[in-house]
Order: sequence, then C-alpha cells, then structure tokens
Amino acid sequence: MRRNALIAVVAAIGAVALGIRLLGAEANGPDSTVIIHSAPFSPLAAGGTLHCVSLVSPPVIDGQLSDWPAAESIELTRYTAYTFIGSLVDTNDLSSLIRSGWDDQHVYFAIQVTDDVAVADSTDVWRDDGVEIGLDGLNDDYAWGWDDHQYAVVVDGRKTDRSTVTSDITAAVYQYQGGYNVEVAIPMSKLISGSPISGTVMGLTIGLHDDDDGGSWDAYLIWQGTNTSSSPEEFGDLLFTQRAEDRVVALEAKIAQLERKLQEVLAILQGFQAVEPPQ
Ligand SMILES: [Ca+2]
Ligand SMILES: [Ca+2]
Ligand SMILES: [Ca+2]
Ligand SMILES: [Ca+2]
Repeated sequence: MRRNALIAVVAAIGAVALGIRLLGAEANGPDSTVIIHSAPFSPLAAGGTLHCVSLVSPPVIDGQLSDWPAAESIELTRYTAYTFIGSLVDTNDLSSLIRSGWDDQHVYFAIQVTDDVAVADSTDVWRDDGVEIGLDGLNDDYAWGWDDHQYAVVVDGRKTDRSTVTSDITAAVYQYQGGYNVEVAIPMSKLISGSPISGTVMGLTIGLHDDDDGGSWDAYLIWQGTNTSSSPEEFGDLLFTQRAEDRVVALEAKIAQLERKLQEVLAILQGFQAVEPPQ
C-alpha cells in the first residue's frame, strides 16, 4: 500500500511539473519563440557600464563570434575612448566592438577589432596589435588583490596577465581582411569567490593597441580610465544581468530534467510493484 501511495505522490509531482510546462506554453501562445538569441539587449553600452549577459550555452572559444547573442556592446574608438594616445587615421585604422557574457564558471568576452594592418613583431605584448582586459573582480577599487588582472591577448594569440605569459585564460584569435576577432574565457575563480548573481558588478576597462609598422605601438585606446592595470577606481562597470528569455530557457531545461528524473523514478517504482508478492 505504501508503495502505491508513493507512486501516487510521485505521479502527482510529475503532473504538477507537466502542468507548469503546459501552462508556460499556453501563456507564451502557440506562435511564440522562447529562444531569442538574436534580439539585441540594447545597442551600445552607455555611462561606463557594460551589461554582461547570462549565456545559456557557453561560446566555443575559436574566434568565431556567430555563437554569441546580439548583446549590448562597447564601441571603442578614438571618439569614445576615455584615453587616446598616439595617432590614428580613421576607424579602419583602429576601432572595436566588445560584448561580454557569463555563466557560473566563466566571464566571456567577444571583441571585434577593426585594424587594417596586423602586426606582432615585439617581445613586449603591449607593443603589438592586441587587446587588454582590465578587471577588478571584487570591485573594491584596489588594484593588487588576487581578483585583479590585466589580461592581454595579442593578434598572434599570445596571452599574458600583467605582461607575464599566462595559461589561466582561454583565448582564440581569428584574423580576417581588415581586422580580427578575439574570444576569451576567464575563470570566475580568478575574479570572485563562488558564482555571480544578477546584479553583481566588477570593475572593467578595455585597452586596444595599434601597431602598423613594427616596433612599438602607434596608438592606444582605453575605454574607461588612464591605464588598464593599476587604477581600478577609474574603470567602468561590468554589470551581470540575466535576460528574461534566458530565464525562460533555463526554467524549461530544469523542468525537462525533472520530468526525466520523475519518469526514471516511476519506472523503478513500477518495477517494484510488478514483483510484489500477492498479499
Ligand atoms: Ca565562438
Ligand atoms: Ca610591435
Ligand atoms: Ca581589486
Ligand atoms: Ca595594426
């Protein structure tokens, strides 16, 4: 009898889960599309804040950015940069669009750099074409903690943290005529303890070097602040957010997982019932 009661309880839970799922489908209507990864969050980051969007699926770190949702971007040019040193002819000479995303394990960046001549000829990474990501993970405005990093990725794929070669991050560069993409995954454990939540803020700035003729750099852009390593009080904000459609996708995935588990439990319980000796 107790087994039958247990089966009834499990079946009831399953019915509730299925009901939630069906209600959700009803609420969305038959023609609605739940997964809307092409919808822009908003076109450009403003006021020194970039929204870091939650990603249901982690991007493949290969320099191809087609696996990224169209999310808010920093447009980094000589006209938008807080700091611009050197000389640039136009935005074809150097400019960039930067997006960011997150899951529990990583912060990701997708950086599209427009640069008409790719050069990597110097020992120092900052003398070549490349990007810098300055992060104050704890957002404590202190530059020298375990949470503070100045990651650089050069157009030839070299990776450093504060100019020292690092394998802590995963990065890929994809070069094309007129520019290159940089795709980066930074372990969350290098920035904060545990996982972020919607509303978590980290200090962020982005640096961009241009070298078109060898030797040292020709131009240097910084999104927020005057350097990318030692003045996090001047950095902008990386604000962790969760898009409404991602919440729906995550909920659907959890309900589907629950349904599978309930079916497994029901199958096991029915197996027990089948071999129950007659009373
Ligand atoms: Ca990719
Ligand atoms: Ca150089
Ligand atoms: Ca810090
Ligand atoms: Ca260049």
